[in-house]
Amino acid sequence: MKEPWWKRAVVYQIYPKSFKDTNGDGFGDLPGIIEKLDYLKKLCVDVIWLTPIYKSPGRDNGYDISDYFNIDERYGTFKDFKKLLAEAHSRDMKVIMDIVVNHTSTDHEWFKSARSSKNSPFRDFYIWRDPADGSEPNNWQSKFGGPAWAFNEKTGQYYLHLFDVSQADLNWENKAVREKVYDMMCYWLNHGVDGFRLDVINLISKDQRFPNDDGNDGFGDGRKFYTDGPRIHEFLHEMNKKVFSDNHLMTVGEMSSTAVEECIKYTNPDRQELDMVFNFHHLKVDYPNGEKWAEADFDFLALKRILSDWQMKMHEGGGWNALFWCNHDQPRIVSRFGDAGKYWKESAKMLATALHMLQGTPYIYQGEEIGMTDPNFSSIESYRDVESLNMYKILQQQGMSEEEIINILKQKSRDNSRTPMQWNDKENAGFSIGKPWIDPASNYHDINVKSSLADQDSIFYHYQRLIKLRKKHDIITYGDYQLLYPDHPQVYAYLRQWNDELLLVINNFYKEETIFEKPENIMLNEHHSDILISNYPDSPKMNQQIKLRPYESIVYLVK
Ligand code: TEU
Ligand code: CA
Repeated sequence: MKEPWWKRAVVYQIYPKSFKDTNGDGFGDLPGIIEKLDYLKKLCVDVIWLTPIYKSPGRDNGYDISDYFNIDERYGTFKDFKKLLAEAHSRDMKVIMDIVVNHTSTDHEWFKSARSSKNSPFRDFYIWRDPADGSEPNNWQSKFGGPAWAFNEKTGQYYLHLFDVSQADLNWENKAVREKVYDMMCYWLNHGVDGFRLDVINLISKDQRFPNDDGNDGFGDGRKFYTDGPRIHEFLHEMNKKVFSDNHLMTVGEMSSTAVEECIKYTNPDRQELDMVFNFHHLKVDYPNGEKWAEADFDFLALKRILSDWQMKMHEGGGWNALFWCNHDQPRIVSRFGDAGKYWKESAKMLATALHMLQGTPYIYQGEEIGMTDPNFSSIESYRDVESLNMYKILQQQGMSEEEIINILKQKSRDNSRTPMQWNDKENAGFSIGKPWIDPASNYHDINVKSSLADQDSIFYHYQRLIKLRKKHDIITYGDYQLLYPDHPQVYAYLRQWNDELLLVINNFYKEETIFEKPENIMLNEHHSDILISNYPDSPKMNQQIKLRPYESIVYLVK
């Protein structure tokens, strides 16, 4: 079988609302993306993933879809969309769409009909249950805080919403729902899109008993009854057969709270489900005891352990990872695991290298390639995200002080990654001539695309180099993986091996200097080694002992 193209590809994620505004309404748009395609081409990415641009009331920035077949007018017209596809394709770049089918907006016609009467033909498109003892049918919690059920007066029943109350969960047990979803996906394929990112796709199959959660998994929010649920593999296989039959596509599933054993099943090609998956375990290493809404340092040893576990097990099981540090739901990586101050450039490059030398398909989130940071918003007025605003209220009710809540939001809010793309040092970072829907980070005078392109030593060019290396060296795509020194408190180092080659990747994750000892199995007198990439101009040649400077990162290719 011919190897699928996406194994060597690098994907760039665009959050259109914050990318580039061309008509001054403060809201990024499709013409803005078209304007920046040459910039993305210069970075050398192969695929663009657009987060949802469908018609939506925008309570969750488009993850609450009210019409799957049309573009929201704030983003532009259908014609703009077709033009974007054509312009991307003419530059040899592919475009994948975000498919949100765990839920629809409560403004969707299906839901409006469903809530109006128990006899609606769309009633069974959603999940309705009678009250239990006059309140919620069970104790499941919404991912954005509060109960996962909302009461509908008119029909006397509750509907399920795992996310916001305006995001009603679809009933995947209903065959008609599945057929509608598959038809909708085919519609976008017929318009020329190259694949899909599937939002929270491992949550679509719910345990039909809808039991109370006794909490013995440590969460107690119901997730164990719908995460990688009873019929999930059956549904994805069905989708694959009905929609993905053409293997030029690429599909990536977003997997909430999943397990590696399930992800092998999702992505092993023999099972015909998906091509690759995002999992989030490596981004929970700063959630003390699983709690996101707390300030915490990250657990470095856990980070290494988790990344390594997924590398080894997915490789062994014939699965495929989507590699990422950032997306529109996560804080900026340089603020999170790096140093947004003195070693900003070194640490951003180190983090890029540490990820891009792993096995899988790397994703770059807009702004990551220029080292954008968290904005440090210090007043609740600056925040926009529905989750942050909900949590603000909930933490207030729990009696937490304003200062403490803001400190948590500064570290954890999803708005950290949603501030406008920093194009230049002009007003509003060159994002918009109007008032942006969310403030830009105040450091755009220093951190922006224009200055990155002018500096040959910038983070941008480091990403560009990493992408080019992936195209040139098979070992990055195919090599197996071995973690070195799992207990080293500062260094994340690993070996990749492929045929007669070795790749040694060494990353100092801290500002303190440290020593790295060359592992036994690399005999220098028999081999020749080159530095493939590093983040200091004068990184040392391979030696018995390598002294690492702050955030120093070196990749050796040994032949
Ligand atoms: O996110 C799903 C998800 O589980 C998270 O990453 C979520 O942001 C986190 O649990 C909050 O703490 C996806 C989308 O990426 C996100 O933007 C949407 O809000 C969500 O699904 C609902 O569609
Ligand atoms: Ca606009």
